Amino acid sequence: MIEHLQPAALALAQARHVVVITGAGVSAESGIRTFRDTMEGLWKDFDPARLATPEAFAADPATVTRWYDWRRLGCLAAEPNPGHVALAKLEAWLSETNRTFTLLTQNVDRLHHKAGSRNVIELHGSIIEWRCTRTGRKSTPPNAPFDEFPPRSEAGAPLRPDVVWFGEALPQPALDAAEHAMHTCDLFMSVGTSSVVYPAAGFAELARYRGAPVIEVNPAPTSLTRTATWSLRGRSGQILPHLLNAAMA
Ligand code: BV8
Repeated sequence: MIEHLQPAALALAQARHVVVITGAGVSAESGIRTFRDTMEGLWKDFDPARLATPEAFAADPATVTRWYDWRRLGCLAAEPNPGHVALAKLEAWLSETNRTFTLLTQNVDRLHHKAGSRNVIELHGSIIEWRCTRTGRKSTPPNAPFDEFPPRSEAGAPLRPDVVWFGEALPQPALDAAEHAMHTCDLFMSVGTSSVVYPAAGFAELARYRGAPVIEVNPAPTSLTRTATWSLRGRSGQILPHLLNAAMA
C-alpha cells in the first residue's frame, strides 16, 4: 500500500495543467547510474560533479569525452522503464481530456523520448547529441564508440556533449518554456531527483509559491520532502503506474 496515493491520484485526476520534473532517479531502473550513486568500475575514482564542468573539459578533454562517450553508449543501450512509460501515458491521457502536460527533465539520456513522451523540455541538454566547440554545430554521433578522444568535428575542433555543465547557463529556450508552463501549473510532480541542483530544483519551490499541490516520488527523503504536499516513498517504476491507474480510475 503506497501511503498518500489516493489523495495524490485525486489531485492528478482533477488537475488541468500538470508539470512534472524528473531527475536521474527515474532512469535508475533502466540501469543508468544516478548522479550521486557512487561510481563503479572504470570511473569509481572520478567525481561526476567535477567531470561535468567546463574546467575539467579544458584541462583534460580526452578523459572528459571518454567518460561522456561511455555514458552516451550506456544511454543508447538503455530501455525506458515503467516509470518513463507511465509518464508518457499520463501525457496522452491529459491531452485526450483537453488538459496540458509539460515534462521538465534534468536527464540527458533521451529515455523519455524513447518511452513516447512528446512535450519534453531538456533542462540540462542531451548526451546523445554533441557539438563542435568551434562552430557550435550539433550532430548525433553513430551508436559506436568514438575512435579518438577528444573526438573531432568536421571543422577539426574538439566535439563536446551537448549537455549543460556545472557553472554553465541552461538553454534559454528551455528555461522560457519551463517558466511558461509554470504560469498555469495547477499540479507539480517531482520524480527521482535529489532537488539539489539549481535552477532546476527551483521549479518545485515556484509551484508551491503559486499554491499548486506538489507530489514527490522518491525512495528516499530529499530537501523537497518537508514542503511537498504528498511524498510517495518508493521507486518511480513501481509508484508511477499505480498513481496513473488510480487517477484514471
Ligand atoms: C548555473 C548535465 C549559472 C551534465 C547536470 C558554484 C559554482 C557554480 C555553480 C554553482 C555553485 N553553487 C551552486 C551552483 C549552481 C549549480 C548547482 O546547483 N550546484 C549544486 C550541486 C549545488 N548549478 C549550475 O551550475 C547550473 N548552472 O547555475 O549557471 C549561470 C547563469 C548564467 C550564466 C552562466 C552561469 C547547471 C546545473 C546543470 C549541471 N548539469 N547534468 C551531465 O549529466 O553530465 S546536473 C546533474 O545533476 C544531472 O542532470 C542530474 O539529473 C542532476 C540533478 O541530480 P538528480 O537528477 O537529482 O540526481 P541525483 O543522483 O542527485 O539524485 C537521484 C535521486 O533519485 C535521489 O534522490 C534518489 O533517491 C532517487 N532515486 C534513486 N532511485 C530511484 C530514485 N527515484 C525514483 N525511483 C528510483 N528507482
